[in-house]
Amino acid sequence: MAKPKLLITRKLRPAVEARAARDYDVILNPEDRVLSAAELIAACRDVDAVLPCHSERFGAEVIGALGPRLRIIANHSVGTDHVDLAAARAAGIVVTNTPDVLSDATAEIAILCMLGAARRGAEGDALVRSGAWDFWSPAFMVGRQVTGRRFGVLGMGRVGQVAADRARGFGMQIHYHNRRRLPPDLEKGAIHHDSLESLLAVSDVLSLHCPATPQNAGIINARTLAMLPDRAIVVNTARGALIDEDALVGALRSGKLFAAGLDVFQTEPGGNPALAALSNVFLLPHIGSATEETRDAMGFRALDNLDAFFAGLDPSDRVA
Ligand code: 8YV
Repeated sequence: MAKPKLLITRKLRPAVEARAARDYDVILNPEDRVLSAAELIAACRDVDAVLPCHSERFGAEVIGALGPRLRIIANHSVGTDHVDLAAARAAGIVVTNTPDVLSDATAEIAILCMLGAARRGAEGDALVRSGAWDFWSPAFMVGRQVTGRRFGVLGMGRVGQVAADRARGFGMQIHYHNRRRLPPDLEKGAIHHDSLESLLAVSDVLSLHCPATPQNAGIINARTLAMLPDRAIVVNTARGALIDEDALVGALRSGKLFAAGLDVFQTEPGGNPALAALSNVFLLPHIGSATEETRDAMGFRALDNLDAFFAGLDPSDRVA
């Protein structure tokens, strides 16, 4: 029997590509760059399955133009905001994601962003690297200690829970806001807030871990930033769309915020020049899940979903 034809949109880890090539008739995007809507439509027309990253956008117009052959979008990401799930359902296309396997790696990056922001990591690195470090004093490059402070988690899902566990290691008190309160074994003493406003009021560090649904777009904005304690720190390893970046720049400039640690931006790749011009930010290029172990696990998980689908089973990570 012919192998299903699979489009892999971006360069994956060698072991993942090898397994894919063993089990599928694989088409690779040789340039390893984001495919435009037109390129995606053309490339998907003659395949049974596509394994994309969050960088490929399957909006309703793309899904509507895909044609009858494509049956499954097996994402190499936990986030699915780049896929119009309702349009996929309407077109009879199955959609899967890769939960769990990236929680540790992404939580590590959240902690790196928190510490980089609190302890002025980017500023310090730039100073030493540039050769301009010609002065030291006890009053020099003084940051804020996070130990013992309050760590506010917006979206206590899988990544949020691991980030909270890591923050507990710094003696931080965990607060969270979620649609549903967690059971005690998962809550582990964290304090649940039934409103965003209540969480913001106590978050010395606010770490974002919620999905970028249309309702969550710009949830951190001038109004909500003003509710944080003075000199708070904002961490975002989820999606750039959650933050109104102009408002964030304003709060960082005014001193309302002490700093921000960001791995995701509204415009990617690229980021935001107004944020990059500030000294009180610690910035990374969307590398939350970028470890060897995690990228292997994500690739294998996406292939597991494809294998289940083509074996006539319901893939375990089906989201549409
Ligand atoms: C990746 C991510 O950057 O899983 C997600 O939602 O944003 C990241 O893990 C990515 O999609 C890797 O393919």
